[in-house]
Amino acid sequence: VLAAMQAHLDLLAAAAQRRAEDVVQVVGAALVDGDRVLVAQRGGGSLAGLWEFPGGKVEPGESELAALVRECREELAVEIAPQAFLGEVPLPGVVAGGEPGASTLRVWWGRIESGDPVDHEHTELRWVRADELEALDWIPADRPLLPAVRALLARL
Ligand code: 9L3
Ligand code: MG
Repeated sequence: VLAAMQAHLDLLAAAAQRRAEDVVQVVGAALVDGDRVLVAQRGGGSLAGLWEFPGGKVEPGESELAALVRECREELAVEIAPQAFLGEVPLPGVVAGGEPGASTLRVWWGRIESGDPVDHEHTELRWVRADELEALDWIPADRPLLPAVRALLARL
């Protein structure tokens, strides 16, 4: 009986481990300069042409903020300093085999410490004011974060 229970526990632990690995977390950066925030138009894939806060997937074993800094370096060729957490939304369609809704997009306010953004992965980069945000054709996941970004721009 004990051996059977142990085998069952092992199976449960393995399943939990698999789920944890299937959950992909995505981070995005709302990079602010004065009264403007940097927005980026995706170049390829199913979301081509839509606007987003630049960023990407957190790699296994990587911290969220390390991923944020790395993604901005890779996509924009800038060094950033994360300032504060702005908000998170569920990210449908990113999980492969994990629980639906387990993945989230977490967006952080950041400042550019060095470099001028270059569109290494995007079709276009644009610095926009708070009143220009709504009209852009956003990735559905990013749009619910706009009030938080507008509130940030309003208080800076
Ligand atoms: N995604 C959505 N909004 C964002 C970002 C940075 C990413 N602001 C989605 C698009 C992809 C997934 O997350 O489905 C992974 O992003 P990436 O690694 O392709 O940039
Ligand atoms: Mg990306």
